[in-house]
Amino acid sequence: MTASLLNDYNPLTDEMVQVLSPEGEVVRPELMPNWSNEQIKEAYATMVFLRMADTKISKLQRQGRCGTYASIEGQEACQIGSGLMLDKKDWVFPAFRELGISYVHGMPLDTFLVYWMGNEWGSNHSACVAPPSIPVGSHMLHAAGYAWAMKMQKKSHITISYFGDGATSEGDFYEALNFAGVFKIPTILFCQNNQWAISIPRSRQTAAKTLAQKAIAAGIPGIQVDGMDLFAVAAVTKFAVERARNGEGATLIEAVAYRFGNHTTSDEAKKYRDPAEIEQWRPRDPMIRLQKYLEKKGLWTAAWEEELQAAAEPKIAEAVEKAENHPVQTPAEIFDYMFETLPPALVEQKTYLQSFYPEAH
Ligand SMILES: Cc1ncc(C[n+]2csc(CCOP(=O)(O)OP(=O)(O)O)c2C)c(N)n1
Ligand SMILES: [Mg+2]
Repeated sequence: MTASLLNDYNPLTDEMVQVLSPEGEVVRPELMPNWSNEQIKEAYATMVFLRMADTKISKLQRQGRCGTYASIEGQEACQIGSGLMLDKKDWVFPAFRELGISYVHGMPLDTFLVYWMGNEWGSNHSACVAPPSIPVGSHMLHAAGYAWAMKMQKKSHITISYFGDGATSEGDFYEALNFAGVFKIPTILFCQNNQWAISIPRSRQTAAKTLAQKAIAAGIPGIQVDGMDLFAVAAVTKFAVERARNGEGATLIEAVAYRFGNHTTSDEAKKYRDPAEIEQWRPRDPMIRLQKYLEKKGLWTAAWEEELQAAAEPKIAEAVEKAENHPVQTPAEIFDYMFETLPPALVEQKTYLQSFYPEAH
């Protein structure tokens, strides 16, 4: 039912898909995910946890306890709504702003922190989440290649890459999109259009009316969705997941959201962005919206919110402590994971490097 409704979506003419209005009203009940009240409350609790964790990580950077960090504030519905529709064996290819999807897809918070504290051991975990791609846009190709391999091996799992509005101007994006169309691979290109690419606004990124319409030239469906609406993101992702799993190929999703914070902890958005813009977007905040929905149904109270926050705080503190006590990688380890047998020239270099760090081995 959901699939057929979205099959007819035309990114050139149709409005972006919305299920929950900013006032917390369900405007397209036919697209509501099939979740119990408990599951919806659980999704809200995850949002509360992640927003608190996100704030904490930025503070850790300020205290010199974490590296540069890119906040997900405003993009929680994009990442939780889509993540909940995936199978844990599907492969996620994240960019650098992906606390939400990494966590929802099974990466423990402490492991996530280990990576952002500058320790490659944070990439050593069992969740199907690839290491973050810092080069903008490069990983849609990784996701495409992995999906092609899945298809050739007749596996049922799919891949999904997460990237920004800025990444859609990269050549790699078009290559991945084209490849996805030609080879009909099981991948989802999930664009989080948060309106900014550092200091470049969406209006200067492209003259295209939507980013979703970029799918048309590749011959795959492109759907624009309200990325601050948990239910709409879930519905659209479900559609894309089903298509991919049924052998119908790839989908481009443009989730329209907003980056409430700075680009990263190394940025000061006040220098290029009018703070009034933030206030214009605040009423669409994915958490406020879901809270309104739950409150109308008698499922949210201020006391419950306090409980959620009280439960999240020690969990976050524990993850931080665990991450800070994780063994650090040694410099010579950079040689260890590419080759099964290290070529002689690299053995020489490794030995040379180790002479500077005799205590490390
Ligand atoms: C290939 C490449 N070019 C430039 C950069 C510097 N850079 C880092 S993030 C960024 C903007 C990305 O914007 P967007 O794709 O919208 O993602 P967002 O940061 O908004 O999540 C740029 C230009 C980079 N990391 N890689
Ligand atoms: Mg952006």
